[in-house]
Amino acid sequence: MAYDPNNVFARILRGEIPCKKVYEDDFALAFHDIAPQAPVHVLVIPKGAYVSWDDFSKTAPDAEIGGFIRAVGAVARQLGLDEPGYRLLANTGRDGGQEVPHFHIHLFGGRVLGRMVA
Ligand code: IU
Repeated sequence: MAYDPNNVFARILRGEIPCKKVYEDDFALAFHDIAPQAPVHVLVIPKGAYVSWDDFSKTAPDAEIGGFIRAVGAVARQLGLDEPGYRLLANTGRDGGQEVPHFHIHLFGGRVLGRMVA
């Protein structure tokens, strides 16, 4: 699938749509999900134009992958979640239930999360 430069997260990155930002660096932007599924529900997105986890893991330069992964950890620590713990999720493609076609990682925390079910 070709990257749609007008998807909602691309528009957030360009500042065309506001977000509740929690973190930003050269590689990533993190903001609160508009429909939180947990007391903490933050989305972490790369600054680069990647449709999905599959696209990102296949085509992003190593420096962007490393920078992004470090940013995800930094967001969790900034939110104080590293000790109680948290959950990361990347819905990927149709069967993965991905709705927004810009790669993003969901970060859930703030309570004991339920057992994972597929
Ligand atoms: P998904 O992994 O693509 O299914 O998740 C998309 C998420 O983006 C979902 O949790 C939405 O609530 C969230 N979201 C958002 O935070 N802001 C928006 O403007 C839109 C979706 I559209």
